Amino acid sequence: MPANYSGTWDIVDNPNFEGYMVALGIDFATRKMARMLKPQKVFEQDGDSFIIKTFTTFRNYSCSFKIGEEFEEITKGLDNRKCQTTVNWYNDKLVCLQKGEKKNRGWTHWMEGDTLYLELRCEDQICKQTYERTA
Ligand code: ECB
Repeated sequence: MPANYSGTWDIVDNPNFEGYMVALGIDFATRKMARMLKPQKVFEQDGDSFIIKTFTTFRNYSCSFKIGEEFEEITKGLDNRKCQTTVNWYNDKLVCLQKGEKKNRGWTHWMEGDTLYLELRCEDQICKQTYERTA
């Protein structure tokens, strides 16, 4: 049985989101706005099938995938790039690789109790977000 991430999670910490956005080439005005946001994640998971929704007051983002199946991801409303994306289990961690124009791009999720972690990587930048379960 894989880990079950289903639920609603609110951000409590977001160090170096700025560096991650700079690495993605996000302009100053958008970064200034985005830095203020408090994203909420809603995971809908059925075994190896996932929908991860990220909600903010400014923009929303949704990503659907099956473990181990590469898909074309368009990061619409984020940096608007095209990636060849694959998510795999590594024990109970979700490890995502986003192949495309940006080197070393991807993310990893893991849980410890009612705390959810997300490490966002792009080039030499890492943003390690922390979320707490609210539902
Ligand atoms: C939709 C939330 C943030 C909206 C910020 C708007 C503009 C900033 C533009 C680009 C910043 C780059 C990324 C935003 C960071 C997080 C959004 C989703 C990151 C992601 O890939 O989440 C994964 C893992 O949970 C699932 O899609």
